Amino acid sequence: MKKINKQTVCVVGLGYVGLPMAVRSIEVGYTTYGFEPDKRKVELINKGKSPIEEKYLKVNLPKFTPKASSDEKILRKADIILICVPTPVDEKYYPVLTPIIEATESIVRNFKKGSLVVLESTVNPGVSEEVIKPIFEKAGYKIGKDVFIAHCPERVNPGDSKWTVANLPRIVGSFDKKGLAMALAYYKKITTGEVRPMKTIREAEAVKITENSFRDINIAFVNELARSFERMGIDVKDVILGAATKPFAFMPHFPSCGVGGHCIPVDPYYLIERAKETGFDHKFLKIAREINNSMPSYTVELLQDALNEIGLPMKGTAVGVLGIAYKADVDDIRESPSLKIQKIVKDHKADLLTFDPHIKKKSTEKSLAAILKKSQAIILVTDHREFRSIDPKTFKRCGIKVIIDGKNCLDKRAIERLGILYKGIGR
Ligand code: SAJ
Repeated sequence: MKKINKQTVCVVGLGYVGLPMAVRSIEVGYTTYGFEPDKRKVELINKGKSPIEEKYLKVNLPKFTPKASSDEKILRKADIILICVPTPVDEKYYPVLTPIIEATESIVRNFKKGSLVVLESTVNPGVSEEVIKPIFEKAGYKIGKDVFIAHCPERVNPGDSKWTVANLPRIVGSFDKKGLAMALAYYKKITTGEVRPMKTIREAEAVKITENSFRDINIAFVNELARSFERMGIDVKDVILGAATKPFAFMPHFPSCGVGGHCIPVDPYYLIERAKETGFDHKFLKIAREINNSMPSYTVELLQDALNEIGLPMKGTAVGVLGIAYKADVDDIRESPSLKIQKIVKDHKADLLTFDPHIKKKSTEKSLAAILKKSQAIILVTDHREFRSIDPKTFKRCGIKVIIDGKNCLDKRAIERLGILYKGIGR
């Protein structure tokens, strides 16, 4: 393997995962390229501009700008190749591996013998063996000799400025010792955090799925608690904060109007589908998915009940949905609960208004003031800081009659004191 300052990295896919990795690779001394089919993104990146709203990129991309190209020949220079392409699920929640297959095929067409290929995309156990390995073998490459394959699951946490690619602990697995050693050497340059070698590539593939399924079931647990405690007049947020004072064996999660993003609502299906092939049924993971998938309609039911209480029908009522993004202070709408809630509100023939300060192009209203002025009822779906800081008196002044707080982030007592009907998720 060449000395680091002679090594070249090429990242396939310059999105939420790939772009920070390309930037960080340059920062630590690698000559770094990016293969990105989206020409608009390529143009922006080559000017040091980020196509994604992300603090780490805003600060570092202008300083450490990878050479991006839509021409796959750029891969020919690489000694280390990262596959950072999306791994969505289809409408039946089956994992869609096409982007990984196409990325691997482009790498094989432009492969330099002896190079390391690291899959960072989230996959279920077995994908490196059953999808990536055969593509290389079919082209006549021997794993562990002509090509070294490893898996290092991405851990990018959008909007998080504390944990970034520069300090996040990582785990790495490979088919062979040399591949593992090469991958460990690269990731130990990339992050100041721990880099843990896994037993084989399958354990490495199982880690990410485990992490994100863990989060999904914990969110489902508190979502179920919220629906139960609501009937008992118990404020579930207060209960969780109380339980969180226990310094061990409790990890707080919070109920909300739904679970969005490209990781949490998607990854458990990878494991559910993979296990099906071995005849195992992940009942618990499926129930957790059902509970979390039910939260958008539950949130609209809360609105319906509240409007009934003040004699307003859904039909024809101006309902303002605050937030389109899947979580606070990001501009990502993948699997966003807001999209499901908007559809249900529209299906009930209410007058749907939307506003998201991070996604103005998809908002029906131009500003927060505009949506508040026009709405009779509000559903807060994304706890952007712009919404968390709204003075309850503003709602009153705008004549808002009902507030459904899908993120339990508003001041319930202050809103109720102003005579506005407030319903949270479990409070
Ligand atoms: N959510 C809840 N209740 C919670 C936490 C989240 O309803 O207690 C909802 C959010 O509103 C959002 C969805 O779940 O709609 C996902 O939220 P998230 O905070 O998990 O955000 P993500 O999708 O960006 O998840 C990433 C993941 N990181 C990686 O996959 C590398 C996840 O593993 C991290 O745990 C998560 O960030 C994090 O901790 O912030």
